Amino acid sequence: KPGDREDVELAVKTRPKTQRPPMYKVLLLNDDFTPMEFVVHVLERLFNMTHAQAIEIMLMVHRKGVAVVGVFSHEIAETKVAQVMELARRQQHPLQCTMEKE
Ligand code: TYC
Repeated sequence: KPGDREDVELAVKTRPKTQRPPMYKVLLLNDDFTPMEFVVHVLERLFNMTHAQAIEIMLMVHRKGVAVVGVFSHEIAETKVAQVMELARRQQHPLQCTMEKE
């Protein structure tokens, strides 16, 4: 009968695997010099966070050393990292942003 263990096993073995693209976490790193307001500004501008969300994430980085600020496709993650690094460089802040595969 349908629903037998063998039917279920065959269905599981032969179902097409859905391919998902790998996703990448964008990480913000703490340092002792970048002003808190600058980090909040970056999170609002580049990661579409509300002011309250940006403060919350900035404080998490400040306390724990690192936090995930978003998860994106490889291309979008690379762009976000480059944008953070460019804003920080322009203001001569040592803020660091990296990405890693989820
Ligand atoms: N630790 C910094 C300070 O005390 C603030 C800070 C937060 C810096 C988050 C970087 O990713 C960061 N001014």
